[in-house]
Amino acid sequence: MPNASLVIANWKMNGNKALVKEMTAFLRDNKEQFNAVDVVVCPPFTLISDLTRECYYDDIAVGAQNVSEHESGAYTGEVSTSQLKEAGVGCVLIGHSERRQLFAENDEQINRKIKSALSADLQVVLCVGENKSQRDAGETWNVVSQQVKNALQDVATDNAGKIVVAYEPVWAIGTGDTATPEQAQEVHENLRALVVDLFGEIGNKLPLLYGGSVKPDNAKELFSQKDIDGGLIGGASLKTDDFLSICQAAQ
Ligand code: G2H
Repeated sequence: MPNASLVIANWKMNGNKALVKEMTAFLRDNKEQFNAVDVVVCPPFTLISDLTRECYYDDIAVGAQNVSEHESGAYTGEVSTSQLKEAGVGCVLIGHSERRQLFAENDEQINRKIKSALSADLQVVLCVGENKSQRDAGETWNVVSQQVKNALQDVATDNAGKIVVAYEPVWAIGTGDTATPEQAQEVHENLRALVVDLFGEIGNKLPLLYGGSVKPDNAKELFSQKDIDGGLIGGASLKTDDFLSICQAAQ
């Protein structure tokens, strides 16, 4: 039985106003099929206000894909935590592997972003994961655990209730190569122990999401793993039928 409780759509640099309307109407019409699941959609910044408007009467929450570590000032192209909050955003992805790889984000910067987001009372979805050569070298847990420890360094236990960790093996992102449920569960079991170690008992309640080529045909098995509490969905979150099936699979 799936025990998942949270499904987050990461649209990346995809989507438009038409997709916002189509997706929200579709989810609204089928809401009874995933009543027990919290659903968050993270569109590009430019679609946040459209999504907030469309989700006003819905149970769908609005997230962002990135945030600045700075509160305001001369940071061309950046968006701050308070600007996100004002736009109706409740949670933010931080440390996605595409941010790490393509925009050179490092653990120290990710740690500063997390602290900034938490102090603005945003929910943080910390993304971690190893690449192919690290997995092949047997370094998966070393890499993932270090990413988590560095990202959450000096984060107070009081803030643990606002943290979600998403394990996204880089080799499985957008490639169609999903981690097997066993591979994912192995990392998630270790993640569970790590967040309990970091934050105590509340670590047992931290949602741990799996991400990386989650699709309708593999979602249920992934979400049935003991320590997988939901998913972070990229490509399949852009298609209404597929995303609904994944939300249903979490139920
Ligand atoms: C991983 C995931 C969403 P996809 O990046 O964050 O994307 O499901 O396309 O692999």
